Amino acid sequence: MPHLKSLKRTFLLLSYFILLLLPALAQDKTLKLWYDKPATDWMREALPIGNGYMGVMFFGGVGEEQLQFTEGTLWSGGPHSSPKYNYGNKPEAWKYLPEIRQLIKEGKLKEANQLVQRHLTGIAPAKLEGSTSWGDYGAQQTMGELYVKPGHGEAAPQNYRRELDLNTATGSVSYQIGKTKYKRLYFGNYPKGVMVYHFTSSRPEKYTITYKTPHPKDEERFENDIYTFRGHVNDNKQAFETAYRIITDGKVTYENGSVQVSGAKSVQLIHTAATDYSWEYPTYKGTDYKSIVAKRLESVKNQPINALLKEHTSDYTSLFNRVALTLEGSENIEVPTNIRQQHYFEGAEDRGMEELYFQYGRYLMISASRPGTMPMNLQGKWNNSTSPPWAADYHTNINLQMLYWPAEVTNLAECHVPLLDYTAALVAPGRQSAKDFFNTRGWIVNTMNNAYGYTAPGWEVPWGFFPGGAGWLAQHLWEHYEYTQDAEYLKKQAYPVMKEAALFWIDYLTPDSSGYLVSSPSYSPEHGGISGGASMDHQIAWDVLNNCIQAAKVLGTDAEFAQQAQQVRDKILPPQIGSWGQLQEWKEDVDDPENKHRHVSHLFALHPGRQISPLETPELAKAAQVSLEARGDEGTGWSLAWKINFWARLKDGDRAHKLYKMVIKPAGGKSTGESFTSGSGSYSNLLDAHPPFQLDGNMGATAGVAEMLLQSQAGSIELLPALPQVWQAGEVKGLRARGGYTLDIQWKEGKLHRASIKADKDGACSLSYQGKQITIPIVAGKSVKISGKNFL
Ligand code: FUC
Repeated sequence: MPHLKSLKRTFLLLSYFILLLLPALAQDKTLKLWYDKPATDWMREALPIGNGYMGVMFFGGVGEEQLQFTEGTLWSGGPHSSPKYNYGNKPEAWKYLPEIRQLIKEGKLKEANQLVQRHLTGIAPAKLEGSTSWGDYGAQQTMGELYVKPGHGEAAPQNYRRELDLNTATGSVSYQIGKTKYKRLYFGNYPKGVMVYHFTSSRPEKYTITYKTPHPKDEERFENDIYTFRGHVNDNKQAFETAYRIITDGKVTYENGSVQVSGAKSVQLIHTAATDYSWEYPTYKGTDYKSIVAKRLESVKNQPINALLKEHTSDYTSLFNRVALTLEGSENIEVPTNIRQQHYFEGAEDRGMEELYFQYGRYLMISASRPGTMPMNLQGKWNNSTSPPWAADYHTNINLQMLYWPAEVTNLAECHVPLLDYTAALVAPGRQSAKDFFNTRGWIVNTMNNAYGYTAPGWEVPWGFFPGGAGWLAQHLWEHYEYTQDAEYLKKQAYPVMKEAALFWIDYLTPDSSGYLVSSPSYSPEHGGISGGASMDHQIAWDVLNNCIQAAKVLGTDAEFAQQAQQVRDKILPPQIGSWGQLQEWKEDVDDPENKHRHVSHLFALHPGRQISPLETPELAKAAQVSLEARGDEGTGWSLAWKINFWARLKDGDRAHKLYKMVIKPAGGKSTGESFTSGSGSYSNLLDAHPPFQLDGNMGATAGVAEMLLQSQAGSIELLPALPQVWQAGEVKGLRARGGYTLDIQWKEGKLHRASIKADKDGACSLSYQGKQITIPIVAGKSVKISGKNFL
């Protein structure tokens, strides 16, 4: 049967070509940031890459490449910087609590403020000789820069292109000088814990490679193709090592810290770093960093670069490719991203820009947060300073939580793990703070915390006072369970942490004259002063108690505690509607309708909480809307991003989209020192501007887009809850919903066209669209398709 045979061969050949083509087809051309010039400014222009542990910014300079990097655990301050460091705690500070509460009851808020300042604030950072302004509180530290100078020097290049490809998580630089073509390829390989920088040229070239760091040197050497630098942070002697293996077809020499390569068409640097930090309270030290570095560099010894690249791409795409967003209508993408961003700002209806910004958040999360790494700080993993803004620390009155909002819904549950583990590690120091300041059970963390268990209230009133940080973080552990349905995780890891966060509130809440339980003293993040009854505290307490009640039910344990939690929850002062129809920020009806403050803390119950929703509590949702309108749309980076999420929960897609545009627009003004709201937007590298750069805005915006397309906080999975007019047609694939579901949703002419849903376990699934609800039976692993007509 020769005919059949040849048919078979043709078929095989065809399939082979299709297979070859597939990766290229799967790549979305719009998912690239690119520029026709090198970066000159770290914050605004350099491009971020990472391997979870390390964050690297590359500039793409022609005469000199600058690879600025840090490793997430490199911190100044902490217990080894000063014998006085006490995690901020003040033993027996709680003795002043009754007096403070009495003053608040009597309306003597000024006096109460003074006493809180004196006794219920944490210990301020001790200034240290030769240290940064953050003293023994410390700050995340840059590790330094690798400079790579090609022999051609500062020549004028042709065809220059600097690019970050989100499809593959690779950075590249290409240009031509005369007839010689130059290419650089950069990527982070998480499985191996290394960064890879590959320099190639069509003719042999020479290179000089040097390392610069602000930290003192203990040892520097070059042996067996490996450059090693050991140093330490000045104030706390935190030891670190950074090293790279060089692989080249050229000749390598070494002198005085400088590696010289000549006659090379290819130079690979396989780079890593580690420190002796460990997040174990109270020592925070003890990691065998030298062997980590040695093992990593040994593991790449005989690896061709293509193997490292392949391993990286498959690791990265296994996460990144889970979600695809297609919005119909994309501008000309053949212009550099900074120009494209400008066009967008000037009114170009560039849906591709919106897809790009959404996926950039996911790219940044995969690059900066993987199991075993530090959680993302205010700048993710990208920091070029020894004294970065707000110490590049962990702020828990919105910022740290927002950084992780997209994790579950955009199908990156694994990337959530560093935050969940870090939260569990805060329990031990947080218990001590709860005991010292409030004499309660449970644990707390306040406005900001460092890598060394500073869980006390911050050292000044009012900004530093916010014990609600712990209950808010506990929400993340519960949500991880809700999305993954991993009962083992809930039992062993999440529930104990959640329960202790709830215990704090059970002990701390106190009855006021109306008989309701209130939080006193309390403070609505960074707004107003100390008083009794900040709404956000009540909403957080409600949330953590409510989640514990549900968790105990799922686990079939702790019935007695659950009953007590329920009693307390139901006695908390409920959200109040004030004289101008607003949701009250405090127990007293004192909100100013002219106030434009960036924090909108009293809307926690709307998002990320679930106590308020348009369907179940329409009056409260209306009041939240009144408050939101009064605050206006302007705000810092993260404030704009939060408002996207609020409007999405209020089902106003157009308003959410307006705020999304404001996040993407080119950031104006100077980098620091100007008013918070005037410079918000995004820099040309699309990193969000608080200003200055703060990663929470990127992440909050990515979460906001997901929230516009799918919501699941209210029991039913709601499809396209806040679709803006301008998103007439499109498709999103792979979003996750609570209950363990994965969804693809397609819409046309602004209406649901069809959707498909896959469940992790058997059961019945409730879906809703535009107020209509259906329930469908579903079998684990099998997709069920539904059409928009199902909701007619
Ligand atoms: C909170 C905010 C500030 C800033 C800081 C890092 O305190 O109020 O705007 O984002 O965190």
